[in-house]
Amino acid sequence: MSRLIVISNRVSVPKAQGAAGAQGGLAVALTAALREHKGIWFGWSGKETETFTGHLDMQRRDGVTTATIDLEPQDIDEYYNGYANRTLWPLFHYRIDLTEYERHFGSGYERVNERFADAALPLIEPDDLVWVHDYHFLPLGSQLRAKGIKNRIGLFLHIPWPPTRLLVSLPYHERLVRSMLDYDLIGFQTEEWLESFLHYAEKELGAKVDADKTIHFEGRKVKAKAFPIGIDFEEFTTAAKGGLTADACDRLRASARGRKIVIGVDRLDYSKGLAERFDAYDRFLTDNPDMAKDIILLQIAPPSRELVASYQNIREELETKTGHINGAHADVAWVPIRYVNRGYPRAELAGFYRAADIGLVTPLRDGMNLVAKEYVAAQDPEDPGVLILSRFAGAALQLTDALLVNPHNTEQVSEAIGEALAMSKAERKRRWKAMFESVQREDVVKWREDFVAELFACGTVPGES
Ligand code: GDG
Repeated sequence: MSRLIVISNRVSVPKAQGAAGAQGGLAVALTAALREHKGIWFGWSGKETETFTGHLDMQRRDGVTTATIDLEPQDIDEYYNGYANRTLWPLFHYRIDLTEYERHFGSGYERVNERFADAALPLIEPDDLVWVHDYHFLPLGSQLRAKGIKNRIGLFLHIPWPPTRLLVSLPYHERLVRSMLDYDLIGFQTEEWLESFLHYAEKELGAKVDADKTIHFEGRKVKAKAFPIGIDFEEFTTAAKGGLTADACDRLRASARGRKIVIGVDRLDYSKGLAERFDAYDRFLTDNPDMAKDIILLQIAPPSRELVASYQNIREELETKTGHINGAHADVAWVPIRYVNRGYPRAELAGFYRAADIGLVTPLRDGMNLVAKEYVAAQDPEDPGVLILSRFAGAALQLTDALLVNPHNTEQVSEAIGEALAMSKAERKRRWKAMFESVQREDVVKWREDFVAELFACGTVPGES
């Protein structure tokens, strides 16, 4: 079996059970992948250094070998807080209004990608499969090729790929996408993002695309395919059988005093549609005064990317909105929204999901969305809750038995809350069962195996196994 070299922005191996904090979906998925494969997980330590040295800090943690480098403050500003999170993230989530096009962000991004390529070189042995993750490293494959790496290199994009019409607003978009065509395999979360990428390759670059979605461009051959990511089903459901989960579930239920519980769990990010969600909940309370006091919304939203202004703004907006809604509707013994800006251990989170009658997952745009899948996995089979899911999350293509909504449509989301509260147990069970089977079947193990098998098959020479 080939070794895996995984490259992602942050290397973050969660503790075996229940690390607190905003453990992103990416980190959770990759740890599961690396525990089974031999290899190395390489990325940024999250630390600053005055002068970049490229020194690799190698460690073995929880069965995973990691290698990290420190970055200079200017690198962090331009690459991470700049191009990755002020340019690509908003643009790829269709938020052209929040996209900042600073020239020095782009050059910093390329410089840091080259630094990563240099630092990765000594880690890569001839038979290794190199698996690069996400929008931080779109040109990394091409940087590795320029330094003589001939291994199979794949990229998986965890976020959406935007329509060509939006992407062309990015200065030097062509240079960026051309650099991606040095990968052997590019994976997307859904067919929709894949189609957008192929459209760009054909229309803007004049590439040829085969029926099997292999792109031919200037003598290069790149396979593009959708690999919907899943949750670590085994780990999640096993952890959810423990005492911490049961305690969390009981605690939340007891505190709700018989009221119905609606839960939202999201990194505090404008793409997650939190402001629109609060508006829809407000509408529900206003339109249904008879039911209003029988429901609470628990929104867990650990802060993220706090140095980026748009994240500070959304945080302020949500604090104001929560204040208004609670001010308008609260009673001495009832507050409609519990808005919590902190993270919880995963096992506790599972208990909160289980206690909740409704999972409200309404991103405006989301590559996949693992919270929707975790909510389904955590339910009591005998009395499952209802998932309300944005049609703009990648997960909506798999979880078709959720109540699918347009998160911009306040009335529709409000009505979906009403429909979920009124849904019969038989209907809840029917919908949940179909979704549960999909979450179980299409888990992170399948995702990893499918991607690695496809990468291995790229350029396989006859007789190789
Ligand atoms: C990106 C893409 C794609 C959240 N709060 C706590 C906590 N979390 C965990 C959740 C979940 C993860 O963070 C979030 O994953 P998502 O998929 O919902 O979203 P992103 O972070 O934006 O992830 C996304 C994903 O990559 C994977 O490809 O699905 O579309 O945007 O696992 O449970 N975990 C803990 N405490 C919290 O308070 N422990």
